Parts: sequence; structure tokens; C-alpha cells
Amino acid sequence: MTALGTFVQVPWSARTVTTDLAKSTPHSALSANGAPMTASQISLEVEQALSSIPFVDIHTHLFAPSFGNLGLWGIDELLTYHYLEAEFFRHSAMAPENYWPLSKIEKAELIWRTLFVENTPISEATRGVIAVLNAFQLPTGHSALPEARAFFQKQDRETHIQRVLQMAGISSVVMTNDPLDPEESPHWMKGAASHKQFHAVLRLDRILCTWHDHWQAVVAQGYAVDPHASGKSVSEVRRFLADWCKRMQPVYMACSLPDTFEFPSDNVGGRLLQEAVVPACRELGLPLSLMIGVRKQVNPRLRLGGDAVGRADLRCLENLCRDFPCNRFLVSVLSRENQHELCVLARKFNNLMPFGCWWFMNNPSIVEEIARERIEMLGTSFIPQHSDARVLEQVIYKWANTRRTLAPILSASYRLLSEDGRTITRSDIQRDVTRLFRSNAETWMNLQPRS
Ligand code: RAT
Ligand code: ZN
Repeated sequence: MTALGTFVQVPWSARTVTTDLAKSTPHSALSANGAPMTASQISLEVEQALSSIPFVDIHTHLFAPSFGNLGLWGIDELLTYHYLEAEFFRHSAMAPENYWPLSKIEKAELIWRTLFVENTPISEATRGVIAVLNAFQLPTGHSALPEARAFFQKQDRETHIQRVLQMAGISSVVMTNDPLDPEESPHWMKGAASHKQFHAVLRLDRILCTWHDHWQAVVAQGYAVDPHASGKSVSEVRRFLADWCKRMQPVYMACSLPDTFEFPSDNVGGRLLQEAVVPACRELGLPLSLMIGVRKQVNPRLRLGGDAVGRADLRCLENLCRDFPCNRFLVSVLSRENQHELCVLARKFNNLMPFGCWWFMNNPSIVEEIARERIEMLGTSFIPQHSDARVLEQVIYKWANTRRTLAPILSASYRLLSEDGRTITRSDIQRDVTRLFRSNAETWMNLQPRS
């Protein structure tokens, strides 16, 4: 079994990592006998690095334990993930209107029966549930659901969180925190406890994309803004951002944007972005994460599962990166067609950091293509993946899949380099994997690199 295979099956251990890293001699490892590494030795070293270096998950929808029930976990949440709900409606004749009133347990049972019993779970999202059950050594067959439920019910939330992060091989996750979410904001207002493994992100969709529906919520928090974002609204939004940054200590600000996003733009969102958000990020030294290309609610009957994708015109990004050289932009694009253009722009602007293979891009075939393209064009100066996990245990399968997909791609890059005449060392490989999966993120988020 390969090192990676071992990792996928066996809970990850931080202690093993430290020991393994300590054992590696810088610029030593050719092969045990000093000869250049063979192709299979290179693959083993890559797999070893991927399975022993703890990653930083730069974008999730998970919550620190102090947010209580906002943090989703367990089998019923895994089964009712909106990726699976969308697949359920492909395999079932049930109208969405008859599905939504069901209880969580009923929905989960229906999805299990439809996608896991009546069909083989070969899609990426369904396979993920199987991988999670397997990781906990639970049954994965047709009748697996009751035992899985019993298992998750008896877990203690905090211990379980620690165990899951460790099994996924991640040292910390970045949350998505919406200051205008009526369920979330009270937690912050009463002083949410900070957690060293959960970093906050100030999410701005309601401000930048749906101001018309949310300006009153900003007013309700004590800021003098109006529906047209006129007069002192811009300075009040700046004040709002500064106050929320103080409260959340975010590692970046973020927004998901449609395929039609343009910059500069004279609409309310465009003005607030240019006059409030960009200057606030600059002043506070925070990157701005832009996730571009979503076509919201193409089918509203599917609710969260009803969004689609559109190709964006990345001149918006070019304008932002050029006009604001002192700002930093962390960017993911949803359309496959935009991926190459994003790499080209990143070669032009070092204040642009491509990250992740987002949502519909997070399938092995596409991740493979994007990762290869990014390595060829950007070396190690990008962040290959984030999990986008909404349910805690998803980090287990999503990160295992990333490791599995990236291992042959990285190995192939080193093999080519070796064929072209460069000796590859274990410390090169470890430095690169560390850069890709943790230190690029830590540097951009101003987090203290691990000592
Ligand atoms: O991948 C997802 O779960 C999407 O629904 C979105 O949440 C997306 O990741 C986002 O952050 O907007
Ligand atoms: Zn997301």
C-alpha cells in the first residue's frame, strides 16, 4: 500500500508529522544509496509529504464549537448537503415542494434510499459520504444508516471536532462569517469565543450583492445608511466594516459574485466595493476574497442547490489588481472556462492569489486539469484547494480526495524536472507541499507560520 493509501485509511497524527519532518535531512534525500530518486521514490516522497504535512483549509462553512448548532455535523447533515439534494432530485420524481416540509431525518432517509440503496453512490458527493463512514469504520452498505446515526449521536461535539480535523490532516479551517445573518450575528455581538483552529472571515455578499434587501439590517445595527448608498452611507459602511473587523478579527473579507460581475461599476455594489470595502481592506491589511461566477437561483425550487455557473469576464479582476496594487485579492472562479485566464492574470499581478477548485470545479477530473495548469504556469505560487465543507466530517473525504488527486500530478512534475536534469530532494518536495497547502495561505492571511 502507498503512503497516501495509508493516510486515507488511518487517522492522521500530528505527532507522526513532527517526527517525520525532524528526521528529514535538508538537501539530502536523493535515494537511500545517494543515487537520484527513481520515479517510484519520487512518488513515495510526494505521498509522504502530502500525508504528513498538516494543511490549512482556506475556505469552509464550518463553525467553531462556541457557535453551537450553527456548526453542522453527523450523518443526517452529511446526507442533506445541498450537493446531494440536487442529485436526489435527478433520481427522484418527488417535487421539491413535497421534500422541503419533511424533517431532517426524513430527508436524510429519503436521500439514503434514493442515492445509496436504489442507486450506486458513484458521484463525487455521494462517494464522499461512503468515504466518511469508512473512515470511522462504520458499515457502508444498504443498511448502514441506523448504525451511522447511533455512532454520531454518541459523539461529544468538541472531542469529535478535534478528531475529525486530525483525521482530515488539517491544522485549521477558515470559517465564513456573515455579520448580517440573523442567526450568526448574535453570537458575535455577545462576544464569540475565538478558537485557534477556526479563523473568521467577514463575508460581504449581503452588502455588495443584495444591498437593497439588507441596508435596513445595517441601519438596525446603528449605521446611518440608505437604500441608494448615498450621502454618508459609504463612510458608515466603512465604520460598519471596521467595527466588525474588531469584533471578528477576520483573516480576510470575502464575497461570492455573479458571472456578470464588472469592475468598475456604477451600481450600488460597485460603489461600495470601490469606496468602502477595498479601502477598508487596504487600511486593515486584509486580503479580499472574490469568488466569481455563480448564477444564483437558476432553479429556486432547489433552494441552496439551485445555483449554477456562468463564465465571467475577468477584466473585472484585471482592473482591480491593477488599480489597487496595495490590495491583495484571493480569487477562485467557478467556471472551467475562466481557469486559464485566472492563471494568466496571476502571472501579471502578484497581488492576486488563485485558490481552490470551487464547488462544481471540485471533481477529480477537473481538479486534475486545473492543478496541472496552475503548476505549469505558477509553480508553487497558488493555493490548490479548499474544502468548502458545510458539514464537519466532509473535510475527511474532501481532503483525502485532494491528496489522492494531487499526488500523481506533483509526482509527474518532479519526474519531468528530474528528466530535465535537476536532482530532486525530499526537502524540495516538503518545502513545496508546505508552501502550496499551508504557508501560501498563512502568509496571505497574516497568520503566524508554524514554528
Ligand atoms: O459550495 C458551496 O457550498 C456553495 O453553496 C457556496 O456556499 C459557495 O461555496 C460560497 O461560499 O458561496
Ligand atoms: Zn463556500
